Amino acid sequence: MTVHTRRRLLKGAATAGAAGIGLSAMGRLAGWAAQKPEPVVLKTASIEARLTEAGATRNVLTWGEAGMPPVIRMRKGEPFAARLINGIDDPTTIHWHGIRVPNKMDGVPFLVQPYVYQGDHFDYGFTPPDAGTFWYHPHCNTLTQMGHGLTGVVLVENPKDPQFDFEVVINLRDWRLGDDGQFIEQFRPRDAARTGTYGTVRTANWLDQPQYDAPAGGLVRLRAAITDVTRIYAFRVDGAEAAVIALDGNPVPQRFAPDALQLGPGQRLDLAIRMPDEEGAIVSLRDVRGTKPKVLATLRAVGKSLKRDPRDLAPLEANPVAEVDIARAQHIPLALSATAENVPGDGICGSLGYSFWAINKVPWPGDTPDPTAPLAELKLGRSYVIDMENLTPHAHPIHLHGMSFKVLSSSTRQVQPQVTDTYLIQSNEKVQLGFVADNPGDWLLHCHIIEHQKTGMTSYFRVV
Ligand SMILES: [Cu+2]
Repeated sequence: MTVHTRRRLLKGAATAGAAGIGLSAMGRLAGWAAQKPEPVVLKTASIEARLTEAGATRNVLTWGEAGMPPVIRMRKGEPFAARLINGIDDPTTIHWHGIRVPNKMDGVPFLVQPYVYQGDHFDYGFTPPDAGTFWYHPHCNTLTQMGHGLTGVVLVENPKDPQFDFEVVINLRDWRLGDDGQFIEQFRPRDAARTGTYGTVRTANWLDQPQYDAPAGGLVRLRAAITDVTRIYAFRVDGAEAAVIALDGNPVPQRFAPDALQLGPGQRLDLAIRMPDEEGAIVSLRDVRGTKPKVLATLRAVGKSLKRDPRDLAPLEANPVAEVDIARAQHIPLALSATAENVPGDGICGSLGYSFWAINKVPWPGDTPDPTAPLAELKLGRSYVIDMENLTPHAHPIHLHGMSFKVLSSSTRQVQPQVTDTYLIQSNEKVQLGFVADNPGDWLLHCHIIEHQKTGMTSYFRVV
């Protein structure tokens, strides 16, 4: 592959030289070469990994062979390519969570692409329009595949991003392991009908409380992705001044301190942290939700203070997301509820054999005439407002594929007009989410607590 690319580049350069093409045309040739980026190879593998003191855990799943899935770096507005090779005995795909890709690249089996079976491959290629923190994961047999490790972070860089002195990327997730360090059952129907089944071992970058050295007095960009299948976090930073600068890949309209900020599975947090001046000082990122608060990761100040001022940080550039026309928008009512129906349904992408949850009273796919009919058919280019209501006693991180939406209002609290792909709706909350249906295709809308997704809380929009 490398040789092929080099030859093509050399040929391009030779042609340019022979024809005496000027610099601007050379630039176009370079652009042409950039249209065919070398694919990142992502091969699924079953490995042994050390996640607990009990010793190596067997049948941990990853892409590559070297532990945690790689952090993938892309650049805003530049083509990206990846070849998924399936090395495990279970069909798989890759979904690029939060990245507004063409429908065929969205990774949802049956809806937009075929399964990738063992030994087969699938080529993904797209140009990310937005900068920010995103992530990738399979979209079939997800409870097992994600539960066993297949969740990785994507960073889409923007050359116009403000300059930080250091960057830390943190993949937050749990594992359901027994005392012997081996996997135990991922799915408990009793829990799936409530908050979901929690992991027993909590990690950051597959480690227990990792510590990273960062320049004293420096400005750190901490990018965290919640890739767990169940857990909702409440973030706090101790030991330093910290501000939320982006959520779910998009800049926040106004920066704020992460004071028990709740985010659910699928969501991402970008923090600007001003490290303490004293060498050796410790800054901790903590989860303060629930009865067992936990230090997730720490930063240690090293070296002589850089004496940076957080006020020097320029704002992040807004992503080019179309502005919803609220006055003309059509409203889509969307009620999240529990369901009494306890009949196995064959989901869009596999079923756990139970229905506990429903969208607009339909456990998905329930007893509709066409079990795979979309929740709504949207007109390309038109504005919509989802009027979403949570009638259940639990919180749900609701994720829309393919398009970003803006949080317009909530019945329970003041909200910023945040652009996002996932909204954590609390019990008894009503929220308005506005967006322009500007990406044609079939786009899933589902809860990202995977047991909820797989037991009824999944549907999709069709944009035509
Ligand atoms: Cu849910």
